[in-house]
Amino acid sequence: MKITSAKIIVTSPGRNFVTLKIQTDQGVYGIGDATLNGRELSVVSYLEDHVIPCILGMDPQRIEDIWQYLYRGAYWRRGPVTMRAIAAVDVALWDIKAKMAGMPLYQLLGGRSRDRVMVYGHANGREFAETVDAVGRYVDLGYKAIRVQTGVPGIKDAYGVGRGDLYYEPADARLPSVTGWDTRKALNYVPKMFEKLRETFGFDYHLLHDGHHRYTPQEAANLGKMLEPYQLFWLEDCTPAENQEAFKLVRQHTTTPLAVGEIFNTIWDCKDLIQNQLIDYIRATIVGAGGVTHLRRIADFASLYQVRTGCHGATDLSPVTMGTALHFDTWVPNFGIQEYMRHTPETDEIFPHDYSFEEGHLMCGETPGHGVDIDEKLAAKYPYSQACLPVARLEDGTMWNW
Ligand code: CS2
Ligand code: MG
Repeated sequence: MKITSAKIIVTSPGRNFVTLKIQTDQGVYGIGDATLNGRELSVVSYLEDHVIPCILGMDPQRIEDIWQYLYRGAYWRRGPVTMRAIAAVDVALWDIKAKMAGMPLYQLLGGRSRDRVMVYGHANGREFAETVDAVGRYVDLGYKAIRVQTGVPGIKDAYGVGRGDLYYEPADARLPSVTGWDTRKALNYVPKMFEKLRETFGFDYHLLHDGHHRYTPQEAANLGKMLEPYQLFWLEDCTPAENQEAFKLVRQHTTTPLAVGEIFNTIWDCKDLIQNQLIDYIRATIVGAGGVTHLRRIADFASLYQVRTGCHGATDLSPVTMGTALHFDTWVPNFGIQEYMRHTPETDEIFPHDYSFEEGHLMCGETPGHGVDIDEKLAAKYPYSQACLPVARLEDGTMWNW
């Protein structure tokens, strides 16, 4: 069996997606996601210039060997661009293998470990009242787990506050827009928000919060401690993960569960945090961390330390990643939760898929493969439109982590 062509499809139904479609000499094709928010064309170029010429003519059944070829075979390893390109190939090849086997992907991975996959939605508002209303809407939709971000008085465009109801997309400008940050104000406001939410909705729902890399280790420890009475499912990215030693300090001071990893690309980024038991959930995802082949290794390693999965699932990950992640989540023994930001109806139309939502859970379908396709004609109607993620500055103008 041979790979006969590999085509890149870029489409922008409100936000950009990069999709790889691999064709074989047996008429079976597979689809992979290669989207990197705000840097889409860098991955396109890596695929076009370096990856596709190498894989043409290879046997698509040799998923592991092709993964090793693209990873080990490249002297310049790792990083978000390279690993997304590898993920796109890997997912397309798993799609092909599962289609050839006539099985939904989770069956090839080892079969079902659960009936359905608990997901969390994103509720946000500009201040308390609006945020409480937003959480109420998710409760009404049947969600069991809700991530809550709130605007903070005095902070310009705080992270996570959307413009519409269910859809949140921060990449919105040709050049990065400038948002604000003030740790003091956030530390005063965020715990009060969770107090209000527990008063209003009780403790039957899982609540989550994303620090989005903003706090120093000491501030993160303080936030975790202040949030303890509200029993969060997790506090995510409480401090930047470049210096992983920092998590020791956070961990020593709080029992609030910690989640990290949406920007991690390989097991090497995850290893120390997992091995030293500094986190509870690993957020590495299919498209970010080298596809099914590599994410499976991360999850298995995490299982040794009772660390569970919590795959990133923002809208900059296309339905192809969501569909594949749901097969992964259906199989992975140490599953924790899956992030689920709904795609717009235009996006859902371009990527026909067989996963479905019910009572706060997603179910993958039974179609052979990962169950997500692309309507190329429709995709062509939405040409690429450059959009960047914002940057953040403190009140005095100092650059901060967005
Ligand atoms: C976020 C994302 O989903 C999350 O937890 O941190 O919204 C993140 O900001 C985007 O994926 C960036 O592209
Ligand atoms: Mg996050």
